[in-house]
Amino acid sequence: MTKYNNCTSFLFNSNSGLCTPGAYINEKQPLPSSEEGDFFQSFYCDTSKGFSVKAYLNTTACLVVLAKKTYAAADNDCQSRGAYLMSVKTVEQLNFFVNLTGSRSAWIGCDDINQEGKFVWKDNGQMMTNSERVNLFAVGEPNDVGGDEDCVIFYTGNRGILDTQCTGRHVYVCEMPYR
Ligand SMILES: [Ca+2]
Ligand SMILES: [Ca+2]
Repeated sequence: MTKYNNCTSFLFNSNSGLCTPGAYINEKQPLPSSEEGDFFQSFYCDTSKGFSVKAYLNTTACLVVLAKKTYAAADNDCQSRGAYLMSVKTVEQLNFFVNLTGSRSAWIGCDDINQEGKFVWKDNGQMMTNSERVNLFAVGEPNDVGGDEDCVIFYTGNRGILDTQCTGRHVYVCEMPYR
């Protein structure tokens, strides 16, 4: 079977029996006519709430970048939009994230608020793995300075993410769950 990158929709023509891969189509674009086949889309992104579809590597995501808030306020805001703070789990995702946020300091969707040293991802509540920790954190981080660093940002100039006080204000990215 052929793999099509960034294919989030397809047309099936029952006369020819052929599938045609397609990209994401939003509600403002016209759907293909029925003569072309039946249209299927595997990805929905409500662009009326400021979200837009971003593609990176083999992933398509529904995201919005928002202005500085504290971690709790940013977290609440994402939840009120039916989304979560974007969880950045690979170096490739981190590069994409830095592009999105324009290299500003930005919240990453994970924290160790509940249990010191146990970082939990916002997207699925899973604990950060050891390899994620090694790949993502800058050298010497996380260091929980003053016993008061339970939230995580990327900050330009650092080669990796770092733990910091949750009361700081940083830009953030809300991600809509894949559906
Ligand atoms: Ca901590
Ligand atoms: Ca730190």
